[in-house]
Amino acid sequence: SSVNGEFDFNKYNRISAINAQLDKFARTYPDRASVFTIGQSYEGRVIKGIKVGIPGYNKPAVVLEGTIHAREWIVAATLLYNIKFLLEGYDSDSKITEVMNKVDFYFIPVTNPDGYEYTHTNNRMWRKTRSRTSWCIGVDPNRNFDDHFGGAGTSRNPCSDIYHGPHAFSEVETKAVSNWVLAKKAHIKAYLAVHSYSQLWMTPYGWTSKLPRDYSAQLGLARRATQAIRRVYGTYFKSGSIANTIYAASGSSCDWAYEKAKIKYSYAIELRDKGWYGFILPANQIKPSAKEFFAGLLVVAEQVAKE
Ligand code: ING
Ligand code: ZN
Repeated sequence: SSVNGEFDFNKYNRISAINAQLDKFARTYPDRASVFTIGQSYEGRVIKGIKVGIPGYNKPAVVLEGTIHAREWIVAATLLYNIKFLLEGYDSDSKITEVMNKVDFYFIPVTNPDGYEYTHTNNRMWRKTRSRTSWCIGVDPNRNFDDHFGGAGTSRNPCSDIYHGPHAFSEVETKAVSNWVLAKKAHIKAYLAVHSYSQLWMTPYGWTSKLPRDYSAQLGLARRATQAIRRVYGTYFKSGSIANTIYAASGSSCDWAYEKAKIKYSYAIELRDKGWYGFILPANQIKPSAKEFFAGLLVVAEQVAKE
């Protein structure tokens, strides 16, 4: 935000400004946006989302889970811009209008608000939640989902950045995501778990290098999305399964959304860059990151519209 109270999309914003902007979107575009709450964080912050869609029956939906890892600031900034692109594009851009007439989008820009605030006030490199489970604080929420919990690529050490937690869904944030997704799963046709950094568009699985039965459809759509991304500024995103592309990781939301919520097009995406700046991506890359990601998001939305 700035002196006149306007939200600055080209800056990294605090949670209060992000939540206020979600409310403002809904006030400005009541015919195409509404805010929702999936629950509260460990420290009592609301976990807020925004539904972008035109009222109608049984529309397929795309869910965007953002900033489950606190330090990945480019994710929240990219998603806020993508909400703006959709809302402003309806009735002014024919392609966006057509997609929004067929598909609902549910954005959760900051799934881990306690960690996100902590990266602004105390430790810029914090990744986990802020729950007190032992002498060390926090659980890796992307190892805390109930699918192959505690398997490869996780740690039972509470001080580790990949600590899986005392049990699956020990974190109120992951439990809130799970309850909310399961209540809506009949409509959800794509689940995008958005992270940074590495420029990857990944399919399940993280728990094993075996490939899921829907892999060829998942990889085909991932390739079309990453080609669309590349056409914007030439940014290369690699695609493949999580375990075969980045590393083994069990108990992730991506594996859970595919295996337990039965969402065919479940992906884990790593935004810019490839490590030059890493998590500390300069704010002048927010808009380009948002524009290229939007091209990929439209490809996914067009696919679910026709299935
Ligand atoms: N990377 C992800 C992590 O949680 C990932 C990679 C995504 C693994 C989705 C499994 C599922 O380690 C970052 N940067 O957080
Ligand atoms: Zn992450």
